[in-house]
Amino acid sequence: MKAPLYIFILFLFFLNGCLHTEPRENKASIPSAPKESSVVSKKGMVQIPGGTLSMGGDNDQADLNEFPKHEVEVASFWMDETEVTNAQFAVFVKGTNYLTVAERAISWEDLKKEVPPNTPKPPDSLLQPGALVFKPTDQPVSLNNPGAWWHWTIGANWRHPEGPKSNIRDKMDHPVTQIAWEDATAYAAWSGKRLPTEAEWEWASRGGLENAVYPWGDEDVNAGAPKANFWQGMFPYENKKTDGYFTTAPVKSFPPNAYGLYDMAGNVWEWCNDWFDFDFYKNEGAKKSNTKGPAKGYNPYMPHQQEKIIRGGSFLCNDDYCSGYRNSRRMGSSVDTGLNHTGFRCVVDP
Ligand SMILES: [Ca+2]
Ligand SMILES: [Ca+2]
Repeated sequence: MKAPLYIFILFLFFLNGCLHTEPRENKASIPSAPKESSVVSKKGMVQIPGGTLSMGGDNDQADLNEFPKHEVEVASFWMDETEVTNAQFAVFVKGTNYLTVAERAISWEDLKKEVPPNTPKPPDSLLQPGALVFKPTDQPVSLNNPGAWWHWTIGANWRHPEGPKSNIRDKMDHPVTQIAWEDATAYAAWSGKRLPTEAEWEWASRGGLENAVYPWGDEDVNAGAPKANFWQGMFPYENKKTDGYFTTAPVKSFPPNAYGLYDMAGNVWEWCNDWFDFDFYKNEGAKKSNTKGPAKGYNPYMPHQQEKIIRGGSFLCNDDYCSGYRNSRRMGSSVDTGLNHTGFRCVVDP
């Protein structure tokens, strides 16, 4: 009895990237920067100096796709000192009536064009607006099987990050989550900013420290006072919560890096502008000054979907799983996917 549902949940996990339609009226109305302000407010932002980034893995936890380490010139820019919060995102939505991807209708007619031929139509009861929500397992499980802890949840969206019964009333200073890449870019455009490139993100995360593993340096993530919001204990079933937070934490709950940026490690993954190509660092394009990444993405483990880069890890990361809090850790996420461990921050040119 369990097998079909389980397979379907996995199906949804892997195909969530094409689950949501893009209503033309919503797309057409993606808001631009408020006209009254020709100068973008740099309140809550810090200036990041330009320089030469030594980009890529620094220790033996680094994945193959973090190599080869290579140099990239990065021009100066300004960056939000925190992840975009629920309070900030609420101002955007109130001013624009923007509807996030997770709140939009799902069309099987569109979806079936992007799945293998003869994929059966899921029941209508499941083809409803929603997003993926993390739930801890009740026992140790194989870490190769994200379907065991990610659950397609109808009614999950940025206002209800853990499902329809959850809310953000006491989380207005937490990072906004359940944000698809296009939601993040719409917010950035409205605020007159943009998403960082992957190189800018890593350069900023390093905070001027060359070849350090973490934004704070090389001290082990598990040593001393909590350095970031991540997962302590056996993922995904036992969270000892010694940092005080099971899911998101209010922004600025942990010390900033040397550039004054908070939560570059952990709390929520952050969207970047670049496509995720697993082998991009092997290309000459990776070494271009101010590289904007590859022209399209390729993830050999998810060949059917186009993914954008996410950086910095989340409250779900630990050393046994993704060690996403390392400066060089790179992951791809489907552009239309909402997850309750993914948000973003913006940058702006000087
Ligand atoms: Ca935590
Ligand atoms: Ca973060």
